[in-house]
Amino acid sequence: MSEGIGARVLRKEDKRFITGKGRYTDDIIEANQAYAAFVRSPHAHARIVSLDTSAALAMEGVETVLTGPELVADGIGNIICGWGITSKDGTPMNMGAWSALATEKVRYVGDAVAIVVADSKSQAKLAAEAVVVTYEELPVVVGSVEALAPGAPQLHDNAPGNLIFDWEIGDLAPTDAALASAAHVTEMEITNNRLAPNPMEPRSAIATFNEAEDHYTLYTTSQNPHVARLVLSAFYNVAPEHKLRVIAPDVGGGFGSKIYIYPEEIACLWASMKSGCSVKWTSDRTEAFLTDAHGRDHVSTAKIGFDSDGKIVGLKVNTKANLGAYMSLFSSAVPTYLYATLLSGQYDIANIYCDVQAVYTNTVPVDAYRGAGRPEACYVVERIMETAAREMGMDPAELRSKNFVRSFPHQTPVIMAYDSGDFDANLKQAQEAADVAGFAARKAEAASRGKLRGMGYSNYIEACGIAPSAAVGSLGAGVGLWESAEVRVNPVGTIEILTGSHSHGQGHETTFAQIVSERFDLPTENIQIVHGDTDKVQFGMGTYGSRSGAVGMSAIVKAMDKVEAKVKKIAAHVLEAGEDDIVIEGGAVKVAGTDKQMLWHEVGLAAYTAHNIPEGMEPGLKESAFYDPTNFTFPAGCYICEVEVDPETGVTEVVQFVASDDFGTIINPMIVEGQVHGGIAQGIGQAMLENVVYDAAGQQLSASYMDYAMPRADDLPNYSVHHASTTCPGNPLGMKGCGEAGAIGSPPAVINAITDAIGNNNLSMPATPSAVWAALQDVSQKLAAE
Ligand code: MCN
Repeated sequence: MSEGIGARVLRKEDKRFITGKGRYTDDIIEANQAYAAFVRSPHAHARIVSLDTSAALAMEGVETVLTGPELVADGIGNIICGWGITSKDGTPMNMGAWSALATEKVRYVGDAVAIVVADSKSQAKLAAEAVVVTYEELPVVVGSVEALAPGAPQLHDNAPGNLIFDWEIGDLAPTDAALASAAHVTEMEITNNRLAPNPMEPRSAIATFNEAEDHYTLYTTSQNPHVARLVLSAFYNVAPEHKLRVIAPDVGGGFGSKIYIYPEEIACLWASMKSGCSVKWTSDRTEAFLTDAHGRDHVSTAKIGFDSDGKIVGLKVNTKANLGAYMSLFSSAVPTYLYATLLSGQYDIANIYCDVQAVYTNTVPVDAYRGAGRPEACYVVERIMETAAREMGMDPAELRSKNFVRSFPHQTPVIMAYDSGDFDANLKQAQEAADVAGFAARKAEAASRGKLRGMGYSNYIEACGIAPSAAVGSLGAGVGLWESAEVRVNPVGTIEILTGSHSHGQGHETTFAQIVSERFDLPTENIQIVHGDTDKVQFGMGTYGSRSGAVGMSAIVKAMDKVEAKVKKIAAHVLEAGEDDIVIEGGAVKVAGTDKQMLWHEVGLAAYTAHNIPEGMEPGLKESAFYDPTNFTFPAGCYICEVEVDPETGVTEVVQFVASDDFGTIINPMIVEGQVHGGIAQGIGQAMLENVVYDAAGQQLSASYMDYAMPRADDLPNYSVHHASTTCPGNPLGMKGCGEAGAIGSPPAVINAITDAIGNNNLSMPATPSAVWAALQDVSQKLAAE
């Protein structure tokens, strides 16, 4: 079938998206619709002295105003972090309490203290301003290094020194010994800047309590509605699981920021029960900057040692991870198991040791953002490899290649067992596409125009298809991360696929249909993907960690295996042939080598009319499956960036960006290329433009698009995207995830290119014109002094 695996099928969902017919949470209006606004702390750290809601409650159109103490009195539970981390001394992590509405203290600007429900959005906002809160301001700390310093302001009583955990991985003594004996050691301080996620659709929720049926419905901008339902019922005590329906309709991007259950969802559900209204809240853009979980924010020191032949002998890293004011759902996993387990990069390194201090600060909670831990790991490894090559006077590609892992499976010293890959193939393909041989001439030509031209590599690897329940369970995850699917063949032969994965921009309605089209040789228009509704789909773990292809689709394959077996039994019975002789092709189920056949829909009809199926067979044609892989998938690749810097101004242009990726089997090359383009745009954004900036008082100075520089089309080059794939042995389709690769691999390539151009390694992200100009001045001063 031309629409099967490998076909560039246009996205089925785009018709409604690009004609403005998408149905997002804020588009939905319930009967008895009321609107919520939150009263938020203007201080980064303060004690709540008093809170007076009487003036707000007296205002016209106000249904209710509810506060933290009332929420606690109603037994609503604290927000939890679902991944336990044990410190190196064996103690569990120090988790401070996070109430959906603050009770005694506020710990970041934007912390919610009350919810106001009124008949219109503007009335709710006006009434929120009428809530009088008296605060006693407390000292503030925003940086992780400062928060760990003696005498720093304390956020949570049960986290002395603001330390959430002090975790380690790898072996310290052999790593120290290897570094001590190394012929060359490179040492660097590496900062990974804090980012705001910025999905196009801001977060939104509508909660409806139906008193007559004692039932709750929550529409929400979630990447994992079933997990939301589970957590809301099991931990927050908002509604019993069987009486709560969670629907994530069209969701306009998430990039990780919509995995978690936020205070607003809890408060809206509770406020609906209290007020009898359907309660809707939609974040505005400033609220999004102030309250959506941020990403990254690592400060690291790294040391890498080489023998005299350029082979790596050891890598040692210390990282301070800023987790903000509270721990959100996956926050503890991001700087630990999603980060340090990838520090081996594409290289065969015998000794690795990393320790991570996770820290509370008076900032927005930090959790997964596209790549989640893996961009941070890739940045450390690829920045230090490039710097080491320069220090040793070696070609950076040659140094990398000398250390590549070449035999699989490969066990790293930091847990991961890489299953497949061909790093030489990606390097070679990228070098050819980037015309590395012609770089010297291009550099000379740029110099003739007064420009500095530089080239930078990044050879990334990531672990995605986040799943293996046994693995993640033993590493502290509260739940297994399998996926489920149901394949329903209707009596007329059309097919519905119910999946626990959730699409919020990744094109699942198309790619998931393609694998069904491939298997049953049917057009994708006859195949419907159903997702995002806990009343329709049995259960699911949702979408993050580029897992929907490798895990979600694998569950569909398992369910299709069962459907195919039944289809063959029915056809063999009707056509009086052996099951082994039955083939499915061209919209029919045939006896191979004969003209005997049933049309596909005739098999569907036979299954449901039931008088024509084998004796003892259950009627119907629908099967479900759960899939739990035994390993992650390991996408990898080589990115090469070329930049031109104007030395007068520091203004830098990315003039070429080449990607060679290994995503295993590719279902839809067009969608995969789109994913890579989007990821690289975010990576270039991080490297050159984006930065969340706090002042010393904990106020965000970058909470609008006037100050937070999102990448725009004219900041980005035309990408040159290629694939050199190896098959993933760990899932039936041989796929590796592609959704995060671009954001993981690109930042070090950009910074390596700029530092190459300016001749100064000491440059942090974002490489704004002023930062690049300042780094150039350092070089000139050094030269003048010599
Ligand atoms: N695919 C394919 N062949 C492969 C791998 C994937 O055709 N070898 C297809 C898949 O079928 C799917 C898409 O590519 O249609 C992405 O698949 P996958 O890599 O499995 O990632 P997920 O679908 O699980 O998406 C999650 C991933 C993550 S973790 C973030 S963050 C992210 C991303 O995807 N957020 C996104 N891409 C995004 N794209 C958009 N538009 N919006 C987001 O919020």
